[in-house]
Amino acid sequence: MSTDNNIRPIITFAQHVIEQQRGHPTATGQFSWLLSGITLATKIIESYVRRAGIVDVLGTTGDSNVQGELVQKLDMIANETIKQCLGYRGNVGILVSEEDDEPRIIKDAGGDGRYIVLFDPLDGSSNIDVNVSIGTIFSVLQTRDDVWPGEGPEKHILQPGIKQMAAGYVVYGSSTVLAYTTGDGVHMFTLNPDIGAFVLHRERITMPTEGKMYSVNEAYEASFPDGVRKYLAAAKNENYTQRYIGSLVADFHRTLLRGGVFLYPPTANAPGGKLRLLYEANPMAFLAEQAGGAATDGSQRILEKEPFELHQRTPLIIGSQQEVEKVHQYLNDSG
Ligand code: FBP
Repeated sequence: MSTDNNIRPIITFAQHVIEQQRGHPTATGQFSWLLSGITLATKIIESYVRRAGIVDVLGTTGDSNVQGELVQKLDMIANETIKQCLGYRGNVGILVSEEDDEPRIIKDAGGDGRYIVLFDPLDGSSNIDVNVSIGTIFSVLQTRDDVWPGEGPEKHILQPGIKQMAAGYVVYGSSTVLAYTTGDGVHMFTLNPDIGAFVLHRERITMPTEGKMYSVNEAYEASFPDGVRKYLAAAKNENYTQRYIGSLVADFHRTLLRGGVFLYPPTANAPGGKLRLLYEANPMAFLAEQAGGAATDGSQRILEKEPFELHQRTPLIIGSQQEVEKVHQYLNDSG
């Protein structure tokens, strides 16, 4: 048997999480067990996404979700898959999904249920049927010690983004890529279909501090705040380029690697912003900051926002530090 000396050692996601946990004296392996539930679920979702045209998963279910959106079949499959894979982990006590009105309280899984997982099972729903990149977004919190039995789950769930223990996303694009943080840098993995494992390809990613690229749905420009409109006008004068995929997970992935800024400002249709704080803005903000970028709602740091509702929305300005500061400059100057 020939020995191929230049076989590059591979580091799988599971190995990486265990390595990261070594830095935590109190680590018990519970966390990596939890995160392995997320990777299992996203591998199953990926297998449906890859075969979307040849298995009956395109189109809608005919139902609407709590957001008032038509539920796509793949949304539902992704939602059920994640709930199943995390439901029996034993250390997950509460599941919060973009697709479900109420949180799912898991009592029967044994274990201590200390973790809360909040997720957008399939982000970029409008792109599912047209084969454009979509993704899964997740955020992990720990249950609070100061909640009395009998008090509702909200007190556990409605914690500011700075309390996140982990956050990440999987983008189902030309390849399937996972990015995550536990507060010790942002690390990226590609799913190797030959071995069925997420393999490390970049560690400690830093977002470029600046980038002449903005990403926003300009169709709504007329109802953007003045400051945003002035920023966009200036950017065009300074030869910026524009990219907008319409899937937050894909637009953020590009911004993380290439720099620039993604904006979903308040609009006439969505005066409070469109994107959801708990399972879209918070996880992306944690990743952005861990990569040296920034994320605000136009006035406040996203991670410091005190949530008051499960599916609350927020404006989002996220990306390279200098670009986010620039948008703020225009917002402040426009009063
Ligand atoms: P969901 O698909 O999970 O509902 O997410 C919302 C979203 O699709 C984001 O991914 C994306 O950034 C945004 O809405 C696009 O909105 P619009 O079509 O208004 O530009």
